[in-house]
Amino acid sequence: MESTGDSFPVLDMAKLAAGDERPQAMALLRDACENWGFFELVNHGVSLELMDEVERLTKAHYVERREEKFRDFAREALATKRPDELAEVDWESTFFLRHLPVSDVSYTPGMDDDYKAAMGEFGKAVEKLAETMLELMDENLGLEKGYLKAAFRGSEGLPTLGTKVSSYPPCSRPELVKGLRAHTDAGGVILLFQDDQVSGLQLLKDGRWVDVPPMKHAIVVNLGDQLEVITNGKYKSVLHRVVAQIDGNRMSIASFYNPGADAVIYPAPALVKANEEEEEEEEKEIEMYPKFVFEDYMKLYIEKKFEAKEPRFKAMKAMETLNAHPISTT
Ligand SMILES: O=C(O)CCC(=O)C(=O)O
Ligand SMILES: [Fe+2]
Repeated sequence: MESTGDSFPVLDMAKLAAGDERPQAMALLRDACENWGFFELVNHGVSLELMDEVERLTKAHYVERREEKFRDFAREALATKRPDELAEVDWESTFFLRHLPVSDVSYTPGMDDDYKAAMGEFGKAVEKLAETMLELMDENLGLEKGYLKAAFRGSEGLPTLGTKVSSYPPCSRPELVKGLRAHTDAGGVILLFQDDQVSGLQLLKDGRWVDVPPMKHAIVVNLGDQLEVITNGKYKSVLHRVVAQIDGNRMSIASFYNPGADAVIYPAPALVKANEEEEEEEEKEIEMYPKFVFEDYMKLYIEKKFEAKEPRFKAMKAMETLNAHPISTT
């Protein structure tokens, strides 16, 4: 499908839920998934009061617990690193929380009880929203309802859900260092609550970096490598980066709804079949995505996050062949 426009896709969840405008909203979602890999949600059902609370507590946490350490790191980096070394640095202050399969929020050091409670609640809200998005994608892809959610379940019957809490403090040399270097996300659905004042997030579209516009109380969604594999390339994970800013401290709270560690990931057979039918007339060049265990992909991703995804898919494909024909050791 042709892209319906050049403006960043903004979707109204109320319209996706029901009513006369639902078909158009679903078409917009389909276009966003196929041609952008990114979109912004309004009326998403996450409590706006909770978002305000999370923002207030996150900004306070940076000032109280992280700012000094970041300033030391920043001073040292600018004073001692060569430009080629700075190109390998991310100008961000970050910590991680896990929500699923087991939450570690209450054990995370350096968080007050009210911050822990707010982040625990936020984790539940984004879990629900991610699952709603997966169901809407099932529908758009012609998969049975619940297919994608089930594909993300590991043996414990759960996905992995974690939140990366980040601040991108002001940077005096944004021409030398990125807030976060370009990458695609490894996992499934990523829900991002970003600062509504300070911009910086960009995605690569048709060879050009496009801003993801800050919008108060909106949630940005992007698709990771696993959805690209499961949809057999119908949806694509898209390169994105954060540009460091001279002024302002950008907050970003990114929740990663990913497969369970031992979930087996592979293209949905219904979508492989659809592709084969479509391409029958053409030269037989069907993109063959691999089948693998999610944690094996993550091991590779941790080493190669800032490299292209295609060699990662190729490496998993090679591993699949190796597993199918194990070398005899007896
Ligand atoms: O902070 C952001 O806006 C994006 C973060 C991100 O892309 C990531 O952590 O993978
Ligand atoms: Fe990312």
